[in-house]
Amino acid sequence: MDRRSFLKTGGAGLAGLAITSCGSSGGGGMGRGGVSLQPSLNTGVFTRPFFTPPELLGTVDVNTGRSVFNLTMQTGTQQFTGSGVTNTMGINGNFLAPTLRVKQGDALNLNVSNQIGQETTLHWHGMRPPSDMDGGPHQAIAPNTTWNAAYTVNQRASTNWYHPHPHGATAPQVYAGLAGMIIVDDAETQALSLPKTYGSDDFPVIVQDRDMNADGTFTYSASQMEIIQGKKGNTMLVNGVIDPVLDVPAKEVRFRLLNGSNSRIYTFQFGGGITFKQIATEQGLLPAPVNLTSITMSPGERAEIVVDFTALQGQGILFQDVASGTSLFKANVVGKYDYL
Ligand SMILES: [Cu+2]
Repeated sequence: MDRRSFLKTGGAGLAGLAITSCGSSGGGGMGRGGVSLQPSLNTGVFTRPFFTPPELLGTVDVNTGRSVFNLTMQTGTQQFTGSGVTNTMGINGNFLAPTLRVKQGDALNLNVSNQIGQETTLHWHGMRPPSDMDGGPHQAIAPNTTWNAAYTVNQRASTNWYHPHPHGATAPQVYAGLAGMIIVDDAETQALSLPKTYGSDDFPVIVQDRDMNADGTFTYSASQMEIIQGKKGNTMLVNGVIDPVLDVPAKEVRFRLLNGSNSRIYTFQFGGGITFKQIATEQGLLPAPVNLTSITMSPGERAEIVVDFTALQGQGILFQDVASGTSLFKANVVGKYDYL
């Protein structure tokens, strides 16, 4: 039985999910039922610009032929909403991480500098490196040292992600902001007429929840019950932003969905019940697109969808989580040619 059918047949509580999602190990959270003491800071009004994490393409080392990526895990601060400033962690930035863009067959050389002041690792979730390059708990990176992961991309085009996976501290480090997307390309997908211009008609959508205080700050805390049940937050962020708005062209647009939350399960849909196509799971492209009006995703899971906005020019389309009744971002459909 695969993970998806296991979940659908029921009996899989949040404790079960903590096992299936490596991002959840370490647990922690909201307590039974995930009821927050604070109301959500999602307002249903979308004014902040949608943030598309920058792409990192790597630099080819002429001597080795390897694609070199320099990644610095660091501490920082971020103001999400309100007056508060949150202490965060990020990679090459204050919160979240650049999108790593690699191709099937690339020989990678990933230099990971740990500047977060505590032991960590960096795990390539969905990638298929040898076990000693996987970034699991056994490849601990001591503070102020650099770990080199070298491996060849030997998998189909797919959407993956990377995050710390240290023993006992995965949840708080991911929660603080250490997470990013990895996009694998291959000749098959390059040849298809799919939307594929990053930040133009092909967008990462990293959905995470945080238990926010009224001033827009958060800190990680976890009771024993929360560690078992999983951490849920009251407020949803998309690529690290609360209530963002995104201009999209009046054409087919691809969204690479990642549930980067510690334990929350989402059921995504577009306002008005617009039909969209799922084109890929976390294993890569499906044999054929599947028409859907909603998609349920567990922590750590990725999916690629394509929405046709051609007939929706001038409209604002909400992207929503049915499970929590939260609108996550708004897509303003602008002219196909005005946009470009
Ligand atoms: Cu993971």
